[in-house]
Amino acid sequence: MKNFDSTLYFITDSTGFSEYDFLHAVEEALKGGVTLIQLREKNRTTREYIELAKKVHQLTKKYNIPLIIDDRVDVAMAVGCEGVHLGQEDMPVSTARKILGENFIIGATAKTVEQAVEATKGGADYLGVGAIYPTTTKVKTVLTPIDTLQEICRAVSVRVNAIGGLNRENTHILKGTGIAGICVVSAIMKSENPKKEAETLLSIAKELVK
Ligand code: TZP
Ligand code: MG
Repeated sequence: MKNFDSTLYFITDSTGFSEYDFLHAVEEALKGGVTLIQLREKNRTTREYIELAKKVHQLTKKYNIPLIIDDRVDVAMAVGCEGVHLGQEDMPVSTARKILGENFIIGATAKTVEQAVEATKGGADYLGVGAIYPTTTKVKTVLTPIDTLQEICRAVSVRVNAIGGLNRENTHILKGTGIAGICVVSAIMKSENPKKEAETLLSIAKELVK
């Protein structure tokens, strides 16, 4: 298994932030102990995505945390960051693996056991499974039952992270499912104190994955 830790996987959303405030929130989350970061930008040009990713990468390198780029293999390569996250409408994992080589972290979204198995056969290093709860973050998704999450955890040997509507109050249902960690967007992004929120979520997530 590749050397990264998905216990508290923070996925960013810069919507409504100035660049300064966004980068500040990201750095606070890093100080609070998030173990993995994904830059998730849906409304930027390729050039803007690369520029922002370079700035975020400067921060993640300072804290020695891998940076994953959502959707875009080309942006991840241009920035020289550590990974990419691919959904069912993005480049197939097996194709990305051929392009990016063995050392790159490739994550995939899976909502069914079939998708999970296909992604791991293609060379995915981790899976994001959800949405567990309804989410306020802009995303095309449906809810994934806890039973399916558990089946996916049993079916694959890579790390599985739960995602969707997770916050400090509602992750108890994930205990015992076999997840390697949780993914959060708004719990940290919309927090008044991203550092403290990350600290709290990290201690919760550590208990969940024991
Ligand atoms: N995929 C499934 S749910 C989701 C994504 C990207 C958004 C999760 O955001 P939040 O704010 O943690 O519910
Ligand atoms: Mg995608």
